[in-house]
Amino acid sequence: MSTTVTPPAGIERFTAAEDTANIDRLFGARVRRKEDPRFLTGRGQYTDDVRVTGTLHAAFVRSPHPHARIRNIDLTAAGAHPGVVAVYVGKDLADAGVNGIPVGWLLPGLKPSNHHAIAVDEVRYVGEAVAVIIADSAYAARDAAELAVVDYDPLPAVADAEQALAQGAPVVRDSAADNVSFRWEIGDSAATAAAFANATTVVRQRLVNQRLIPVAIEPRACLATYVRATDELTLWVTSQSPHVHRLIMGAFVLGVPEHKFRVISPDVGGGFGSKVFIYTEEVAVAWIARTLERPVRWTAERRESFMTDSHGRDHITDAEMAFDASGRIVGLRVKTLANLGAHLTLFAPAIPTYLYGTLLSGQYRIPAIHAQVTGVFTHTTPVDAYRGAGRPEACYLIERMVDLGARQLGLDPAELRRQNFIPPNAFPYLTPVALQYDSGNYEPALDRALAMADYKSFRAQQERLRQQGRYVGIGLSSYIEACGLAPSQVVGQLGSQAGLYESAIVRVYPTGKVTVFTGSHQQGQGHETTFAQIVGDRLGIGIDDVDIVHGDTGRVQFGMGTYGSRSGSVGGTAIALSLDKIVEKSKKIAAHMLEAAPEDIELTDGRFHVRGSPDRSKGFADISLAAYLAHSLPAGIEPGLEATSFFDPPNFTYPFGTHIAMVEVDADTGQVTLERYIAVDDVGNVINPMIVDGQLHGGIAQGVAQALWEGAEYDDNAQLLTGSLMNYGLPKAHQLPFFELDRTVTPSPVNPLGIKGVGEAGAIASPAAVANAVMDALSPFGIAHLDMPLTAPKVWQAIQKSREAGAKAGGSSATTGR
Ligand code: MCN
Repeated sequence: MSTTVTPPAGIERFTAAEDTANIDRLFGARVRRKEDPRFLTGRGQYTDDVRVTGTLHAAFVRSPHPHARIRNIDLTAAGAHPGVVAVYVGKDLADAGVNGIPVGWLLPGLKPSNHHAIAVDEVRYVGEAVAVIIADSAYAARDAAELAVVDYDPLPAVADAEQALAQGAPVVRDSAADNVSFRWEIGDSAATAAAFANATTVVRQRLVNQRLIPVAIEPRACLATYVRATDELTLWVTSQSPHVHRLIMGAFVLGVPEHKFRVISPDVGGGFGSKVFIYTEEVAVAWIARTLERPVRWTAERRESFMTDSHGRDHITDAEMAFDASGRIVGLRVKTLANLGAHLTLFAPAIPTYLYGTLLSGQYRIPAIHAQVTGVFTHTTPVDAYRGAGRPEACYLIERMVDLGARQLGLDPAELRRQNFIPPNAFPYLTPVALQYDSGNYEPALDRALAMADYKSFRAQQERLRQQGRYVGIGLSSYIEACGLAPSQVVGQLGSQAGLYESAIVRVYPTGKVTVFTGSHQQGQGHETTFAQIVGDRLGIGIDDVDIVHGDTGRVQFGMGTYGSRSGSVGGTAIALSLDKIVEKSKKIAAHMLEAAPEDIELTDGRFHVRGSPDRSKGFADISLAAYLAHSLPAGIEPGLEATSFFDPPNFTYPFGTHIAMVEVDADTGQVTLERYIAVDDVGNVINPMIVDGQLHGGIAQGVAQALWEGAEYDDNAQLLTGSLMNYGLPKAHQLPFFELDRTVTPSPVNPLGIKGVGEAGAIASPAAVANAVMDALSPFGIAHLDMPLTAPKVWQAIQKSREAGAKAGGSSATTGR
C-alpha cells in the first residue's frame, strides 16, 4: 500500500514575500520560517534520507556490561548469516591505524581518554560497541549482530561521581587510578575565605544537577562512500559542525587528507549540543566504507541513542553563599564533582570548567568567588554539552542559593536579587571569575517579569490559598548566559584546540540573486530565514532572493558550526561583514555608472542613488550585472561580486533576563502543576522575534522538564535504567502552559549587529525558576530544598516526612496535615 501525504492547504504556496510585503525593515521582522514548508510537507532531507545504490548497512554489537574485560569475540555465526558482507572487531580498526577520538579542550594536567571506535580489550559503559556487522540490509546486519558470541569477564563498575572517588572504587582507566581526569579551580580562595569569615549569614546546600539525555527527534545517522578513482571519502552525518568533523576525523582519527574527505550534514532534526561531537559509529562506518570501497550506512535505534549519545549535566555540588547584615552577597564558594562518564568526548573538559565556573557570578556583584571542579571518570555514557552546557548548572546553583538566602534572611527573593544586581553603569563588568560582561541592565527585566506575574497580588493570594490547604508557589530566576565563545586567541590560551570564529561567503549572481555560504549549520534554529533577513535588509532585496548554503565541506569554506548560541552573533556578523564589502564595491560601480563620487552614493530600498538626487539611481541587479559583464568598471575594480569574511568576536555576548514560574503542588499526591510561566529576556537586537520566541519556547520546555520530570538513572551496577522513551520523562505539550514572553533590548557592543544569543537561554533560566517555585510552595512544610527532578513521588515523600515530623512535634496544620 502506498501512502501519499497531502500538505495542509497553504503551506506549499507560502512564500516569505507575503510576510514582508508591508514592512520597513527585514531585520527585526516577524517573518515566517523559509525552511518550514519543506519540513512540514515531509520534504526535508536528513542523513537517513540520502540514498546511494549498493549501500551496505552496519549494526553494532554492544556491551551489556558497564565494565568488563573482553576475553574473546566469536563472530563466526554472525559472519555466516545470509547477507553479511564483513565483520570487524576493535583490533581490526586499531591494527589498521585508526586512532581513538581525541579531546578538543586540554586543561592543565588533564588525563585524557583514548576512545576507540570499537572497544579493543575492555568496555567501560553499557552500550559501548565491541564489534560491527556489515550486511546488505539493516535487518540482516541486526539479525547477525544477535549471533555474536562475546566472552566477557565482568568487572565491578561505578556510576556515581562521589562513589568513584571513594577509596577502593572500581577504576575506569589505568591512566587515572583515582578516577580523576582533572582538578580545576577559578577565583580567589583566600579572598573568599576572608569574605566568609566576615559574613553575618552563610547558606549551605548540596545540590545535585541530574544527568540528562538529549533526545533529538532525528537519531544520529551516517552514510559513507568512497570513490577509488578520485580517492575521495564522503561522509553524510548528523553533525552540528561538519568542518570540525572533517578536520578531526580526517587528520587525527582516520588519517585521511582533508582535501580528499568531504563531510555533508544535510537537514539535522535537533541536536541540542549532542551532535557537535565525533562519535565512534561515524569513525567505524567511514573506515569500513573506505576499506570495502562500498557505501555503508548506520542509523541509531532509539535505545542506541539513549545509551550512546553524549549525556549532559551530572554535577554534585557543595555550595555556600555568604551575606552581610544588609543582605548583600559577599562571597560564593563552590565545590563540584562533574561526572564525565567513561570517555572524554570532544569538549567535555570545557563544559564544567570554562562554561560553568566562569558564570558563577550570575547577575550579581559578588566580591569574592572561589570554585573547585573535579572531573571524574565513571562507568557511564560520556557526558558533554547539552543545551546550555555548564551555564544551566551555574544558573541553577546561584539562583537556588539566592532563594535559600532570602528564606534564611527573611527577605523577599525578588528584592534580594534587585539589591545585589550589577548596576547598569558598571558595564563592561569584570567578574571575580574572569569574565567581562559586555552589556546589561537587569532591573527592567525583573520589573517587567514581576509586573506580568502580578507578584504582589500573587503573594496575597498565596497566603489565602494556604489557609484552604492549597499550596501555590512562585519562583524567580534572574539568569546570565555567555554565548559565542571568543576570541580565538584567548580560548586557545585556555585549552581550546580550535579557533572559534565564523566564516561567510556572500556570492551575488549577475541577476542580483544571492547565495550565502555560512560556516554555521542549523539543526532547527531557522538560519535559512534569519540569515536571509540580514542579507535582504542590507541589500534591499527580498528574502526569497537569498539562499543559505550550509553543512557541506565540499561547498562551504571552513567554518566552526553551531553550538553555544553563536550563529546569530558570530555567523550572522560574518555575513554582515561580507555584505559591507559587497555594498562598498557596489557603490564604486554605481558611482562609475552614475558619474558620481563613491562617497556620494547611498543605498536605500535596494537602489544605489546619488545623495540628494533620488532619481539618479541604479537597482542592485543593475550593479551585479555590470559587475559580471565587466564592460565598464571603474579602474582597479575586479569583475564579479562576491565577498568572504571571517569574524572572530572580541568577546562573548551575555544575554540575560528574569523568568518566573508559578506552580501548584497537590499535597496529597506530590504532583506539581506548572500554572504560568513568564519570561522576560534580553538577547540584544533581534533579527526575527518569532524565531527568538520559538527558541525560548523550546529551551523553556527542556528546562521545565529538567526541573520536574527528566533524569537519567543508573542502578548501583551502572546499568542505565532510563534507556527508552517509556521511562525517560520527556515533556509533552499538555504538561506545559502557554509561555508568556516579553523582552528588553540591551544591544551587545561586541558585534556590529548588537545581537546576543538566544538558543539556550530558556534551558538555562527555567530549571531554577521552576525549582524555586516548587520550594516556595513547599515552604509551609519546612522543606527548603529537594533535588531535581521534582517528581510527584519525591515531593510526596518529602511532604509525608514533614507531616510525620510535624505530628510528632505538634506543629502547624501544613506539617501535621490537619
Ligand atoms: N536570533 C535572532 N536574534 C537574536 C539572536 C538569535 O533572531 N538576537 C536567531 C538566530 O539568527 C537563529 C536563532 O535565533 O536563527 C538562534 O540563534 P543563536 O542564539 O545564535 O543560536 P544558534 O543558531 O547558534 O543555535 C545554537 C543553539 C544551541 S547551542 C542549542 S543546544 C540549540 C538551540 O540553539 N539546539 C537546538 N536551539 C535549537 N533549536 C532547535 N530547533 N533544535 C536544536 O537542536
